[in-house]
Amino acid sequence: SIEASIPEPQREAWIKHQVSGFKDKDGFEQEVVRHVETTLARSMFNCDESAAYSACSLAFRDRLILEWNRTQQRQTFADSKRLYYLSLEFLMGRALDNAMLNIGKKDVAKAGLAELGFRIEDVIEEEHDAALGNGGLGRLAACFLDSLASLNFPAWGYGLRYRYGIFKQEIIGGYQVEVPDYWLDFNPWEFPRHDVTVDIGFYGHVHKDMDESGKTVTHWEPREVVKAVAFDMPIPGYATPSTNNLRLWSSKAASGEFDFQKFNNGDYESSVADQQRAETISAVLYPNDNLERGKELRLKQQYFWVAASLYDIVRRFKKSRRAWKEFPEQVAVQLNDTHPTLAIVELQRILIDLEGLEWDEAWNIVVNTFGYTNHTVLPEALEKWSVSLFQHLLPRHLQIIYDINLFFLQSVERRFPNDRDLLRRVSIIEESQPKMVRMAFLAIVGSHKVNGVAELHSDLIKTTIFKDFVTVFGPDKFTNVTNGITPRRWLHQANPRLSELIASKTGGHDFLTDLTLLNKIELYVNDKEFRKQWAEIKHANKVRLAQHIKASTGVTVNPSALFDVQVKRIHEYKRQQLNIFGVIHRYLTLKAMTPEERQKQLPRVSIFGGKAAPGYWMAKQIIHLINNVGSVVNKDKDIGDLLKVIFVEDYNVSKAEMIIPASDISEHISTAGTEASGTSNMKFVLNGGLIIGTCDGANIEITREIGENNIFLFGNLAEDVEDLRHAHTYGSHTVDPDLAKVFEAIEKGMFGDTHDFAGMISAVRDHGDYYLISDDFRSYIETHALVDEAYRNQEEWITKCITSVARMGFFSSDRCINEYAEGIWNIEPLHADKSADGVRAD
Ligand code: T68
Repeated sequence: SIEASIPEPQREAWIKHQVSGFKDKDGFEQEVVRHVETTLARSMFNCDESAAYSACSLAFRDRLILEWNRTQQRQTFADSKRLYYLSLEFLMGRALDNAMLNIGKKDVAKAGLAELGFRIEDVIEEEHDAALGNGGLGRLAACFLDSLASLNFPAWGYGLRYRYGIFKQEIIGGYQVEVPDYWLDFNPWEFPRHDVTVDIGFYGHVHKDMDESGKTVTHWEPREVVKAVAFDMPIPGYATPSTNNLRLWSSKAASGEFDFQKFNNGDYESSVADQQRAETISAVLYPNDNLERGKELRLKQQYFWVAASLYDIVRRFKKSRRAWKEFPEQVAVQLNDTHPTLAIVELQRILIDLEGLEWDEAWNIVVNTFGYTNHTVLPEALEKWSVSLFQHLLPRHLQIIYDINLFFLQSVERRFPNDRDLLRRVSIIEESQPKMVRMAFLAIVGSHKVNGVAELHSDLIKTTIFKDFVTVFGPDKFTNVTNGITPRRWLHQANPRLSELIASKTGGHDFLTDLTLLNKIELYVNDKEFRKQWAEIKHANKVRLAQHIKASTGVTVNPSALFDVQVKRIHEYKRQQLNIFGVIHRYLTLKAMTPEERQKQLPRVSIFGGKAAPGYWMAKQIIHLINNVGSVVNKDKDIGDLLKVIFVEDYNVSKAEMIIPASDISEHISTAGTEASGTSNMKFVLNGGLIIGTCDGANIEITREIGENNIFLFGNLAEDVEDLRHAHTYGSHTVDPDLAKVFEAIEKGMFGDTHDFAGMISAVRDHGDYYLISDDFRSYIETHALVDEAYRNQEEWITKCITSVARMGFFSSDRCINEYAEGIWNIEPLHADKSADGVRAD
């Protein structure tokens, strides 16, 4: 057993004094008070909510860290294969509520905090979101960590510890203003590991030497060295003691606090500058989603993080003293998009330059280790780096990339002789001016599996951007793993009352670990009492959101109105502009009615939220238009409660937890073929909201699961998009007449600033309408009319909602992780009770 590894004379003392963390309410209170008085050095006389949050978090952290230690010991002892999930983004949100629920001690904390004079909801609200991500990609990584731990898989996440997460959004005068998100002031959830550091090199020269045996060895001599310091965050599984690790790297100067030489020479400024330059690497998250801008610092971030992570992984493997060829039997590495693709090159470099393996043997290990997930087909989001930047920053890696490409193209040439065009198309190096390294191609060549994130998306990558690679490698290298979401955060935590109602009908909370059990609630679809409670919960969630809207914007919204929600990053392909044009159309229609006609209309609240990348001018104009429309409509006496337009400031994970359960209908309306999957679509349906959407991403699979009567689909299909775009450019393109009236109203100045909105209009009218706003407008408006009609029949509406929730089992990230584990990673769970040391949950 593990205990046997402690020498006999000391073993007794260690075991006797083992800590276990609090057990019950009294124990919890004791820990909270102890942390207030000693850790925080405060007293009961000046313990405010913020201190209560800190102490409560520390009490839970103590428990987590004990299980974290045991889990790591167990995994080391079992020596089984581990998964490493490499992601530049982990959009974790708050940790306390999640820790309380996963450990199963929220009731204890609630009662304990009440006795100490605090409401648990207020204490939870004190926490700052961990916002180390942009949107779907980063949140997916966070859901995956929750599932990996909950399913007891031995797995680590590796990322960057940004000092500034995604910016905070303020709306001033209708415009987005970005405010830095400094989130590390007090973060009880991270453990600095000042003893776990790695030196990372950049720039410099490569030279070849001869070793003793006469073999040529390549040396890279970096010119700059930066230190990576590990910070660990425990990731608790739900209803299991398994607690995994998320390791985030922070950069600092390799020479210590100051370069003493320079300092003593009086060159204080330059010694501080060196330090700051090093710290810059992990300073800030790039705030672009689905866009790559090719900045040197971004490539530095990528290499810094990848090199530190691989050093760590390789070090851990070497402790087991296995042969190198066993590496892929011990290690699976998943690349979350192309951002960590350099890991492929770095592992090859370690194996050939540092460990002395032959190229082919090394490459075989590399390919069997990596899997690559693609998240987009948008051309502007595909990563490319100029060869000259590579040459400058990572000269040895560029050589290896050239060699990888050479051997790859040679193998293609052997199988497809005389097809020079094919070679040009699949080359990792794009022969453009300047020459570019195509990271997605490198990721495909260096991985054993490539997956898309929803069925349509996985089909699209095989027929469009990666078509030639299907020819070269055959279709089996490409697969689909449809995204999923964790029901712990996105149902149990975000919507506790709905979770309890479901539990009361499905025989407890097992549905949280086997989401297919939701199907049991379909039996109650006609149960009067169940339906009544269902409706009450939705209403209460809407009241809560209405209160937030009132407090943050001053606008009163009627909780009985239909809540229509679109919350996600602002992007032309996601088409918030289609939504706001539709809202304007509704407004114009209402204005044109007689008061009697108006009386018969269904009240609606259009709720928007989301950040625009700071440099994305069009996205910022969309935000501006939404806010201007709101300020006109919301105070129009003719309209009253019939239409309100709200922009929720600073949309983030914790706002999502409040907004999603309050939605009646949500919008997932990307131009067909552009949204790889979408994951909030799943969250909304799981919380008893219906969706209006295009035939895109996971909407298609949601429809298949819940039935087409329970979803409002509209618009052109992905297969027709290319032809439509072609027709816009080469044929005649007329704007839909109702949309033309919307444009007219905007251009007349009905919503102020006509100049600002000219670009949005001309994109549709004069510049080819790339996102098919006009083509889909009629269908969109008509489908919204169907939504109104359906909502009037509340009985049928509730039936649709209950039926949909009952059929959402497929979209758990647990299902998704099991598919990766079986089809790509080849890893097995490691259960606490089956392990050598017999650790058990209490
Ligand atoms: C999203 N991608 C997809 N990217 O858009 C979405 N990109 O359809 C999908 O559901 C989700 O990934 C999960 O698979 C992103 O969120 C980014 O945020 C991003 C960030 C940096 C660079 C490029």
